Amino acid sequence: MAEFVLYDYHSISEQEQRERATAFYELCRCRRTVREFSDRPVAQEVLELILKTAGTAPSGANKQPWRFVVVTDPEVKREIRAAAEGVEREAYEHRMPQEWLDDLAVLGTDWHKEFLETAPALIVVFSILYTQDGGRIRKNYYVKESVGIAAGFLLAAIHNAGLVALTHTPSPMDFLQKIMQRPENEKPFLLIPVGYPKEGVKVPDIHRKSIQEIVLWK
Ligand code: IYR
Repeated sequence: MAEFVLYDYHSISEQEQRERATAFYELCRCRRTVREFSDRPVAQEVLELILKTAGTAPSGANKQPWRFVVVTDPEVKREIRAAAEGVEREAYEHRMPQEWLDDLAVLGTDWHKEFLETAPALIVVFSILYTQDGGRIRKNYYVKESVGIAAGFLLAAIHNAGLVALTHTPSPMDFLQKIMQRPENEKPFLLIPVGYPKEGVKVPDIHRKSIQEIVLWK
């Protein structure tokens, strides 16, 4: 068993709870996914802090089964765009059922993925399915849940830092494992372009469900 240390817990008043919960809600409520980026670069130090924040997420048995690969090299971004557009074109034109295409119509997405070259940084999030220590394979637990939570922390940290992101899910994504030269135990989970929005960018006029729709009190 690990050694246990005293948790550095700071109690706050209910008034302060309300204020902080409100401030965080107000911050999160203004986050939007953006699909058009400016090419303005992002400070590496800020990216590092955002990624450190993602790395504070809880994980199954504290295995921290995530890897973040940050791509800023224009050549590599071009390669990723070409591969992503290849699979996405196939998906949009042949694989996705009409119902799915109808659901996406409101977002205005298609197989063109210009943002993969324009955004100054692409964060490729990988799940680490298992590790190998000596000859022994040690599997990680609740990998999807853990990496999903870390990605949530990542998106919140990006927004908090005054940057924008897009949660991109090219399908299938195995080309990322090859281009990024990651080993067999690391599988791509999400591709997140990060940066500044293109000037005057517009986002779809869509709305979040109300608290009544998403919460049941028992
Ligand atoms: N993977 C495609 C399609 C796509 C699917 C969903 I669900 C979205 O919310 C948005 C897009 C793409 O990235 O364009």
